[in-house]
Amino acid sequence: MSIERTLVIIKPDAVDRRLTGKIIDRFLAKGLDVVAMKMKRLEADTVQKHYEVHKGRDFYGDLLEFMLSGPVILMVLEGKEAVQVVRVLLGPTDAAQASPGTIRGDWGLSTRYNLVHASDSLGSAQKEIDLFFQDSEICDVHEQDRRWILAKKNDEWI
Ligand code: 3AN
Repeated sequence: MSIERTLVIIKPDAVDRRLTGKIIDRFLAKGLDVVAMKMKRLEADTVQKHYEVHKGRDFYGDLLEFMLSGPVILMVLEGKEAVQVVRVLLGPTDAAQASPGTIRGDWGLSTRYNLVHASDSLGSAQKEIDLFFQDSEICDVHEQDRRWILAKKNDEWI
């Protein structure tokens, strides 16, 4: 078991439908830390790089158009086995196949408009984090960053 970082994109449909708070809350409630977050409209060349693996598929053009259709929220999440944990929280790509209790199962409407992207392996997580974030935008979490959750006095947790 190891502490990992993974990249999450809350897609334009989720932002448009005002689901961002509920989605982020699922990650926090599972014990993951948000170590970087920003909202922006993506640039075409960045989206093309991100979805390079799908180039040539029949849905590729629509996928690019969708990802450029409005602002997204980009996040780096950190936690125990974060890559797999986040994928399980999302549920499968096709929202119709996703179980209740998952993000796509509860709120997803289709395969194309499936609310959230998350890295599918540790290797792609590193590549995707590098694509969307500068190192300086990522916060290292220290014990003192949790001082309002785990307060210490005279070396004892209070
Ligand atoms: P995931 O987002 O679960 O990692 P991928 O990487 O297979 O899934 O697909 C990336 C994105 O491409 C999906 N989130 C979805 O928006 C789109 N996509 C994948 N497969 C299809 C499909 N069969 N029809 C339409 N869009 C698709």
